[in-house]
Amino acid sequence: MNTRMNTQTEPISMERTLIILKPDAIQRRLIGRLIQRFEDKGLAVGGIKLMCIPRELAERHYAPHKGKPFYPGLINYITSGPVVVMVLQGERCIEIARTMMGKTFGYEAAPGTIRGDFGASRSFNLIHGSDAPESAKTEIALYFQEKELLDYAPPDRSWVFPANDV
Ligand code: IDP
Ligand code: MG
Repeated sequence: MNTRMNTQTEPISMERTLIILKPDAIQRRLIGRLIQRFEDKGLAVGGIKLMCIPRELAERHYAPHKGKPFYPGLINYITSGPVVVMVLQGERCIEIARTMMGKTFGYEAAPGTIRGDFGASRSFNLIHGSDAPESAKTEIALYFQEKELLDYAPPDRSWVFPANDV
């Protein structure tokens, strides 16, 4: 592996989160604009793929919601077309991404957030992001093998994530 990857010389123990750009985001051709927001913030893409989520994988991912009234619609929605699944990495990226996504329902999400700027419904809310370190770990493992994830240090990293950030 290229030494610019810094994987041997500079181990990075940054947080990781699973992000899914849902079928409405892909059909509305928002992939570039949504990823751009995270890159602008300083988060890095550690793994990425375009895929259709098989129903059984969707059911595993959304198992915590099984039994809720919106669950059948949620499974239909997330399996209704291609999605972009990615891992974002950077310190506090779980919290940062959730804040950037906005509240669940587009009509409640604050302007400036992804759902606030692009969403207007309860279900079609463009994006999924892990909500805690444990769910991030579980969800990343559902979609990625460890070898598909790359750990690297963007050269401006210490300017985005200072060492002693107290
Ligand atoms: P989150 O995506 O903001 O974490 P959750 O409550 O975990 O929200 O719900 C998972 C997904 O299920 C939401 O993103 C949304 O697509 C869908 N969903 C949640 N609540 C409702 C609802 O009341 N009606 C329709 N869809 C819902
Ligand atoms: Mg959730």
